[in-house]
Amino acid sequence: MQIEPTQVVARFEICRSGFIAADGKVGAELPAFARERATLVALYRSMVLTRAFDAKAVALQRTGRLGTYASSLGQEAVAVGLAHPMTPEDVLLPSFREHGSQLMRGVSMKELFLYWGGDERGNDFAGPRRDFPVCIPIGSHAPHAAGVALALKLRGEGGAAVAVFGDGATSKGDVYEAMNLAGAWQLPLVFVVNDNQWAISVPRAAQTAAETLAQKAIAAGFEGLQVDGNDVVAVAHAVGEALRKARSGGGPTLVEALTYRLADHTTVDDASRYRDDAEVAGHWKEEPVARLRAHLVAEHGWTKDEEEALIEACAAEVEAGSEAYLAQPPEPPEAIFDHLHAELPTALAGQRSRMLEEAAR
Ligand SMILES: Cc1ncc(C[n+]2csc(CCOP(=O)(O)OP(=O)(O)O)c2C)c(N)n1
Repeated sequence: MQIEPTQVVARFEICRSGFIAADGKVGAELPAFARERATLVALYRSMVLTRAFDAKAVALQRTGRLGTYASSLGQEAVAVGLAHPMTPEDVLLPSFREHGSQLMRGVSMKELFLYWGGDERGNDFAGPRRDFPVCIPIGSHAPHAAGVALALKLRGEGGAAVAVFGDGATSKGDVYEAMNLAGAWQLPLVFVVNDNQWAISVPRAAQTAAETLAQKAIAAGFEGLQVDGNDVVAVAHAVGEALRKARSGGGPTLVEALTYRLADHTTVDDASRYRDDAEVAGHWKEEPVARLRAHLVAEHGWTKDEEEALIEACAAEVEAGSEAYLAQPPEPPEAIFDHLHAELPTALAGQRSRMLEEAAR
């Protein structure tokens, strides 16, 4: 534009952080928690377990024993990294690739399988009771997160809300509106963008002209930053700092975790129709599980025996979860009317009785 400025009224920059490079080598001074072997092994275990759960879920779907499933293959560091610094007082509002976060928060594998098997009991998990169920509509949980964060603030209970969604969700009105409220009301809320580069077949660059998704926070009046989303340390560190800030009254933060969806969008998608094998192969070289393993081997003497024992233990845990899920008798048909209303409206009550009558015939 041909307009002569008289003064600069705002400037901003977006910073990116990362610690462990794709080859496992350390590129920046590690935060204290990431120098402890036991902590890194725990993070590694959670990522390996998440990947094993994922593989089993896909196998169950392929054999007709699970519904449509959204894989988190390659995105384990985002899920595990964001859940690591969360406490029981915090509230997770997950999107549909947060199996790793949910497992770390205490949702059982059986419950996760139930959810993906179309059984509402999987949403009514025994714990953590305050966490929200998986949100399938894109970004519609962001305003809920603002509401949760407002409640936490008004009640003075401590804790913060953590809303997780994909890059595509940041183009939705719900997400903008939630960010605006979070900024205006200085809510204890951390937005995590699981930026896996694709919204089904729409590449990130085709759905927003913004250079970063983190800068969307600037418009809402709070800090946005990027992290290497394949580096679990970077995610855990950034979300940990954002939580500390949120809990101490410092308001919201947006953490954009740069990663890549190595799998199809869901089990009903065929990603080879819209993206190159070469692109995917390139991203396999960046993936988070192998990266942390390489780091553990190089810096913490992680052995082949330890690796084998871990893989075996995770496989056994997944097998037990899957068996418990498959052994669960199905819900009665009238369960479809549960969970929606405290008191069933007359019209639905009528439908419920008719259904029971027909089922009894
Ligand atoms: C409100 C709404 N509109 C459309 C859809 C269909 N839909 C399912 S996943 C998806 C893309 C989501 O992309 P992104 O937010 O980047 O998350 P990702 O799947 O990559 O994790 C869309 C449009 C939906 N679930 N909800």
